[in-house]
Amino acid sequence: MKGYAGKLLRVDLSEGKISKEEISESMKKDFLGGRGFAIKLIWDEVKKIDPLSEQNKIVFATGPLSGQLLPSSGKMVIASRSPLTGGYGDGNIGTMASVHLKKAGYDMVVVEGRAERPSYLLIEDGNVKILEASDLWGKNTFEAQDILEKIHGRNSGILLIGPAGENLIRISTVMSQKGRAGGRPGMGAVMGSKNLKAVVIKGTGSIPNFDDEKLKQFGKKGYEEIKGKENYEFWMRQGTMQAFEWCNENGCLPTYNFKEGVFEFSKEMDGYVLEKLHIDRKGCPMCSMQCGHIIKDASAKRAELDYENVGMLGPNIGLRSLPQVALLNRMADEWGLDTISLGSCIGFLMEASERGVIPEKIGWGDFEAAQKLVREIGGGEGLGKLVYNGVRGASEIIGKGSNRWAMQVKGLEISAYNCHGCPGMALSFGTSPIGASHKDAWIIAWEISTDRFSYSKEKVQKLIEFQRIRGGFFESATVCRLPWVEVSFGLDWYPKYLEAITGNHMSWEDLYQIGDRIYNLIRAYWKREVPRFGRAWDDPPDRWFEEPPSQGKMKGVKIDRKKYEQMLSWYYELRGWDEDGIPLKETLDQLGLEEVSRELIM
Ligand code: PTT
Ligand code: SF4
Repeated sequence: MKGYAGKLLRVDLSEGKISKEEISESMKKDFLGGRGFAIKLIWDEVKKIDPLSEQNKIVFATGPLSGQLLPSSGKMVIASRSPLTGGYGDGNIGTMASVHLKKAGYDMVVVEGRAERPSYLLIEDGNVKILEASDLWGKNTFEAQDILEKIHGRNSGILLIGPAGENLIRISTVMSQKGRAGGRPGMGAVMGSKNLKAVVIKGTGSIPNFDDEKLKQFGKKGYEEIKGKENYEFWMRQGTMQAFEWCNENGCLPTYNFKEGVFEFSKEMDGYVLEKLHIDRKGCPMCSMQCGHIIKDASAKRAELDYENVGMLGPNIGLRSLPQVALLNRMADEWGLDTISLGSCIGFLMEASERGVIPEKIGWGDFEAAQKLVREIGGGEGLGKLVYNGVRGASEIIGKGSNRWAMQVKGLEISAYNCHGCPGMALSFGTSPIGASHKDAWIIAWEISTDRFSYSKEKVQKLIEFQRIRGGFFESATVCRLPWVEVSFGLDWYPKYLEAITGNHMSWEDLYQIGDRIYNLIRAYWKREVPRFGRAWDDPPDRWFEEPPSQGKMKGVKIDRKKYEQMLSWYYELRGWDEDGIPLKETLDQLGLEEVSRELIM
């Protein structure tokens, strides 16, 4: 099939061995790319191992749309067995590395083993080297990015970790270009465990597409359509921060460790405040609607802000100043810590202090204390030793019922949406295949604009449709979903792009089928690797069922547990899974996953 570089690059750091393999036609047809390629490889090759051992593998995978001349295509998936959750984990990063990788002649890179010394990987077309990185070890991601750009050129694609990843902090992520982050479920720690500081990619070739002329024409029309969209102008002013005011109005802003859904100081830090503080814009390659808003942080340094980061490092920890939030955000970027999990860990510790279950005194909104906590978490010191493994790990250490307000599912911290009054979004967090991420089904906007408090089967069906499009298609294609989500860019463009690139006609039905195959394989992977895995893993935290907010639109509202369980049962039924959430043999067989069903039953 056209549109792929056609090769997998495999690097064994223990042996210092580098090899190239063909990617089969059936892999492309059945799994498309990105997340699809990653889970297939991880299912086949990563079995019953410690995620931080040299037996684990980390995958950097593009899809047929990545890096192409079409809107917001500069994305790539980073995946591995997660040290934070124990199951499959991945993240989606916008980076020049995505564009360079395909031009260098590879669709994906798999890194296995462990280097003896700190190292980095240099990929220059067919020339691949493992290089010494002792001088880079210990450097933050901004410093290391500068050094690597000086050596290899500003335009190189660079993926790297900060000290948090080196210290094997399970909430560490992979960074690129001083502000792009990907791999929430501890992908930074997996790189750290391999002594791999960075991957630097420079590609000079071209991608062998089916019809370049048509792609150019369609790509141009796509960019034009985006610029003409009604919401484009407002999006360019506020980006993802347009969600802040909306969440507060609707009682779903994460506030005081998700106790509340409204923040009394929200007007001091919403999208309109961001507009006033905005000094610059940043984003991913190939994008015409760049969402990274730069402001001056509390120390006058440049820092990038997104809604999730502001929600989790602002109201969730009681902080009310955008420049202060920006400073914490920048620290997280430098350390290579995931901002969502970081905000959740800090909020959890502040609540633990308030309840007196830890002796330390840390007040809500204490900026100095929050900075100290970022350093301690990144360094694995002090209170960082308690939360280095996320809030699930911390609640297991503390006990005293703290699991009820440890805001996570499957071990991954919940992103910035309080769901006391959003049962559909709670189910989305519950059933997300990597743990509580919003990436697979952001059903909350649809839910609030339709029948918010219903627990209907229609809502469950809608959730699956979102998962098929977002978690299935966008994660495997692999391109940014924000043109569709935020400015209503037409979904009908994507089969056209795929056809011009690959030469194959694929309908949305075909793409849904690929998405279902990917979801079932991820679910099977959880079951194979985590033997007790089952229904309980899809449970949102008790707080949403037991402790309603005391203020705002959602005052007194909580999720009805019985009705949530009914929705979950419908979800399993619609997916073809049993009552414990395990894929049925006939479901796997129908998707061509017969070997998987045999292995699961054995
Ligand atoms: C994503 C998660 C998000 S989702 C945000 S803000 W968001 C946080 N950003 C972080 C950050 O910044 N620094 C940091 N140290 N940690 C961070 N953790 C958080 O990571 C991101 C954008 C955004 S901004 C979103 S919604 C969309 N996500 C996409 C996705 O998942 N898939 C896809 N096909 N397209 C997407 N487009 C948008 O990309 P994870 P990025 Mg990200 C500073 O990584 O692990 O998936 O978690 O990649 O290049 O930064 O773009 O309001
Ligand atoms: Fe990257 Fe934002 Fe553009 Fe998406 S919209 S490609 S996340 S800059």
